[in-house]
Amino acid sequence: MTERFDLVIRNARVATASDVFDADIGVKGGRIAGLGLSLAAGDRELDARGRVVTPGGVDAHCHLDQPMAPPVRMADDFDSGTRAAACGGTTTVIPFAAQEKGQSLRAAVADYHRRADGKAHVDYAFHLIVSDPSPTVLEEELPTLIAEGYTSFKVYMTYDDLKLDDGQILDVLSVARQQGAMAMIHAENADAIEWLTRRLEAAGRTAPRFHAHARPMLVEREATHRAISLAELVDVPILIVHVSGKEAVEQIRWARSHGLRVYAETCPQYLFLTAEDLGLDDSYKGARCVCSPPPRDASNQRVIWDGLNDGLFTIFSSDHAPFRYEGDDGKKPAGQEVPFRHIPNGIPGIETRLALLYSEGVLGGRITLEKFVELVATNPAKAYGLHPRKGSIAIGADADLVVWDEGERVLRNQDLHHNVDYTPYEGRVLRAWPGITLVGGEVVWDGQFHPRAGQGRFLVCGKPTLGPAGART
Ligand code: DUC
Ligand code: ZN
Ligand code: ZN
Repeated sequence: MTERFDLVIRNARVATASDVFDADIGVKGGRIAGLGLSLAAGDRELDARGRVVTPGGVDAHCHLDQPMAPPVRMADDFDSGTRAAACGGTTTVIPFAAQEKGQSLRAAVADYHRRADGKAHVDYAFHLIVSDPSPTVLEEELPTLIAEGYTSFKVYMTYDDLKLDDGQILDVLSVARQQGAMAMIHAENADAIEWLTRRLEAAGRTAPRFHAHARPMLVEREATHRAISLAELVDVPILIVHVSGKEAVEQIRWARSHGLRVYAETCPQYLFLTAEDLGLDDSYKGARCVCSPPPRDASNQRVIWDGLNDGLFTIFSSDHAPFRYEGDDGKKPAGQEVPFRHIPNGIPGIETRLALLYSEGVLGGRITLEKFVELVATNPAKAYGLHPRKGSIAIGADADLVVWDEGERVLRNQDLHHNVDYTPYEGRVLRAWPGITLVGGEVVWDGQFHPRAGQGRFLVCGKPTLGPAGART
């Protein structure tokens, strides 16, 4: 006899990365156990009434409770960050266990587990950040951690406390190749940024808007090309994170046309913000939108949209890096309006990522629903070894699902669930929002947040299962 489902979601318009079809979804023990028409009854029933149901989002690039130099502090920890994620339809997050220079990588991971334990409302895995590739890290810690399920790491080409030089990048890419890990690269030329910053400061140009002048497209283009070349030398796939515009996209298309496995990620700020959001005058308010790389302009936004549609981009993440605007631990360190060099880089976006792309991408006619699912859930799960458990609607997958509500709604920070005192997208009219979010078959958001702190599970990642990087060039 067929076992009774715990839950049946009736009349769903199921959207996956490959198909959109009508079905009921049966859930048993937190997993999808049935998919078909007229499924048998469940202990609980939820009528989707023909609404679109997608896999829960996988936010593969977000920063939660990452240690900062005092007085700066991230506004979201694993409690508030995963609360916001759930209310925005994201059911898996992959933030970063960041190694400080001189620190053991394993100590960074242990510290990060302590920060997450008992707090997460959704499931989570960790990327590593390698900032100090000592012989012990390269020969022992990194290979062992990869084998234990931390199968991806980020390297920085900028930021004094994190950046690696080219030789160090070659060293860590060699480990990625040996161990089959995914290397994520933040591509901006540190020396060029420093040189430009000093010149701007000497000219008294220290307002937030000059952050974008110090990090022009050229510094991203050069570093992107260099990262590609280093990966080619080692013969290893890489993923360039937070790609902001045309010249970096051109480098990635060039790499692909030469048969190199270069994957790319972009983020909402490169579709919905421009450098003008950092300020048209010297007002400090633009500090709210200071992030790196900085938002560009309308023509670069169009290039990013094209890349989302044509396969250039593999992943759409938030790069949620939450700092409060008021107070002394965020955008105004010690309560001061500081030169742009000292403004913490990052903007919030973990809760708004899916609704922005669904509204303007799917309902705006720029990408298909299948492409949306691929970019926000399926590919991130594949890139970091979590597929098919995450990022899919299939028998055996975790019942992490979003039932979408279509209809206009004005985005207001007061309605969001992060711990940040602003959203860069205040006042924007959205055309859709997650109506219901389920994690493991349990409703965590249905217009009300249903906390499940500590029930979010740590996920051991497998090796990447992405296919060849492929854009129609
Ligand atoms: N840039 C990063 O590289 N990380 C966090 C936020 C940001 O703006
Ligand atoms: Zn980065
Ligand atoms: Zn980041």
